[in-house]
Amino acid sequence: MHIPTTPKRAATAVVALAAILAMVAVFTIVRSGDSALAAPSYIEPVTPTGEVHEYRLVAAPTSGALVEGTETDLWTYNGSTPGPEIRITHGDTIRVILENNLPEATSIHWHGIRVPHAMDGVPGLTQPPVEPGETFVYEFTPPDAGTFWYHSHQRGNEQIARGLYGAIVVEDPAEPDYPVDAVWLVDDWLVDDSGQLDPDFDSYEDLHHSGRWGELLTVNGTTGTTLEAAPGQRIRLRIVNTANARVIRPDFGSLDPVVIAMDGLPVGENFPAVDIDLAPGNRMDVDLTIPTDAQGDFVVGDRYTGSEPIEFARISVAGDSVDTPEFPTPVGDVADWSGLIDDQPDHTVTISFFSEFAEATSEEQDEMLAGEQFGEFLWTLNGRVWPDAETLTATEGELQKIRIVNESGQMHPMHLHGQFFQLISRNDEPVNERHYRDTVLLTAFQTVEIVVAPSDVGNWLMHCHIQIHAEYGMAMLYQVEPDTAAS
Ligand SMILES: [Cu+2]
Repeated sequence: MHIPTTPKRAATAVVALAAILAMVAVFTIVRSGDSALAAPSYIEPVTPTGEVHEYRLVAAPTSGALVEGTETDLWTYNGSTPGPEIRITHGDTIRVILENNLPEATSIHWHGIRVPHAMDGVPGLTQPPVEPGETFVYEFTPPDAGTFWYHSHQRGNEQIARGLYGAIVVEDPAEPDYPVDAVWLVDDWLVDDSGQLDPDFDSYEDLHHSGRWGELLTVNGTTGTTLEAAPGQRIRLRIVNTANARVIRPDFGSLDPVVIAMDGLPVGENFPAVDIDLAPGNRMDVDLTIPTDAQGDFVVGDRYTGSEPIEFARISVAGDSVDTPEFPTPVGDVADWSGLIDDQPDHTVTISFFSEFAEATSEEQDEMLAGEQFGEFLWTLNGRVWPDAETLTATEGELQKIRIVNESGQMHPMHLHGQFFQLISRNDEPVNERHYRDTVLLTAFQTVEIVVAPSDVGNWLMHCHIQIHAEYGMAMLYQVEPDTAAS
């Protein structure tokens, strides 16, 4: 269900001034002690158009059909999961009035969008929680075009698992106009035989393993999602992993999509969409041309957990062939920070856990096992538990390398708010990724190195995107200070 947007025109003088400021500003990135490096192109400020798209999102309990014929108790924005798709042109402003009709506090985070700090939607850090019956107004002009998503950032292990999320598309007028431009929000649901969500959102099993994984896969909140296409059609498909914990590896069968964007931003060079792991939070935009001799259904599924894909949607090809529009496959300007692989990290983040069971004597463990009470279990970053967390510091414009070490046997998709980063190594081997990210998956006992160009001043959250891990401690702060020497 869509809420009508209400475009309003701001004073043109403000727009003109912003345009002038955009032209005179000089952006460089430095590596401490080194000469200036090329700044990532995304740091260039957006010129606001003055168009404001206003949405009212009402978070409330709802009954909805994930599977045809079954009503499931969900929590949704405006009565459906996903909530309304927010689609704007780059430079436009989004204003969202969040109304909380849930039985508990909530907030909205705009995943991947470099919003002003006060709009980031982290309760207790960037705003107070929005209590039942209250409203909160979010307003920002996304500085980057691309595929993003919004979701609750309060008790995500239940609120996101119950359906509180939706898509945001910021269209770039400079990019080619695809005849078909679709968003697939992929999710999984842990449901019982009656079609209801498993109510144990704080499951100890999920907590000390890799979170809540469900058997029921949906796209855009339903099974059986089908994208209708014609032979020869050229499609932009935006895939978002909105799951609480499940990693998906999209499999397109005999189709040959090409990746054009990762985590919102255009990739530096295109590559086939084969064996790409999308962790919770990750996005992938692909350019897909349907072969002119194709007919019938093409299954798209997840191949992360096995050799046979688990179907989550279909592309149904029928009818006469259409002309395939000719335009270059989009690419972006991506800085090359791979040379930092030999540098000392500016920060090291170690992922571990505290387990009362593991700390207990064998007699105590026997008692705990008998009573199925395993005591406290918490996820830690550098030995600390949110909100008593460590703060990593950075200065705007000074490139940083962060080493993240997973000392646990579980996977952790680490998400940084407020900035993009580049993954440069896994287990000290170069990865040669030619794109930016806002979320990177660490598998068991893996070490990664990322490079961040701190671009947005503020005290930002960095956390695991497995919702139950974040809820039980796995978050810390990344504080970007203004560069006072620059002015
Ligand atoms: Cu985790």
